Amino acid sequence: MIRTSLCELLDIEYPIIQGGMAWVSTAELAAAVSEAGGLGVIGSGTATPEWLRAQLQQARALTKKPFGVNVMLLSPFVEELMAVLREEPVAVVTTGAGNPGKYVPSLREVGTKVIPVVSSVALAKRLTRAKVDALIAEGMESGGHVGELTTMALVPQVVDAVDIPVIAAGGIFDGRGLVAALALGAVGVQMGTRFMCASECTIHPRVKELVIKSKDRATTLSGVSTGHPVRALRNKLTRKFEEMEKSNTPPEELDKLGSGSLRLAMVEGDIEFGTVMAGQICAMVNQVLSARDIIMDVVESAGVVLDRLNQQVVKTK
Ligand code: TUI
Repeated sequence: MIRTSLCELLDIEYPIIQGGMAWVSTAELAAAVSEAGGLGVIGSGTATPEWLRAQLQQARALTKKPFGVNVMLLSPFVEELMAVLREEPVAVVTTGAGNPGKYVPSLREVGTKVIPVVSSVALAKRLTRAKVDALIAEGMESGGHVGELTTMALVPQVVDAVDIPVIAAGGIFDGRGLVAALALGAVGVQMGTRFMCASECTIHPRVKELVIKSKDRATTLSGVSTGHPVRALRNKLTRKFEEMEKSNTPPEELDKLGSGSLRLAMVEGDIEFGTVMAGQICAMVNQVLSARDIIMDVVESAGVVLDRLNQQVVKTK
């Protein structure tokens, strides 16, 4: 089992943050992850402020441990969601798909730690000036809205560019990924795809089945031409996107096709015409486990990996 400075920073037992995935990371999943010693995160996505209030209440009923909320900065409700989070503060706010700089002072004022997700060094540097508490450097192996760099290339560059803790995300599944992230200079990991198949995750069972069946090349990037590339499991919808992008369909029409499709997959279980966002590590997910079993597998296998490296790698002068 392993601990890092992230555990002290967030008052958690293990250096694992659960990705705040829209329509996936509900209060049940977040509370289960926090109860198991990681940091659970509710994904607010494009949901309403009323939905967030109800989720906060539910999470507080399920756990007394710290948990977080992810705010997706392209949401039409960002201002209202931030107002809810100032009224009913949570331990951590993570952000995605934009620059949260202007919200940092008021969140910190209510005692919330702000940990933005970044996919570039430039934004990482800008955010240190905004006095954020840590950064999540997310590689393009991740599911959903992604940047251009891989985790392997991005994490050490962000680590060298900033003087605050960096958490690695993208392509992390078990102790090997966790130890690799620490080797790159991160203090912990954020994992999303593996938690989609947690027993406490409320997504449609057909989506869990699809993730479990998926192989190494199951995901694809759509919407590169819209400026908002999204990684999801290949299906009829991603093939339609591919055709439309090849025939130079205007970005607005592609955005229209994508709108509402994440909920359609995750909640309604439409795995052909919905967007089944998932990361490249999906192929390694081959069973449904409780959040506790997932976290214990990661931290126990990390201990084994560290021992193995100490045995296997010979330091010479
Ligand atoms: O945010 C994510 N992943 C997401 S958000 C999402 S919902 C969505 N649906 C349709 C279109 C777009 C989003 C699904 N998955 N991950 C964190 C993340 N943030 N990855 C990359 C970024 C990012 C990208 C550009 C953060 C900042 C940024 O720059 C903005 C700026 O102003 O420089």
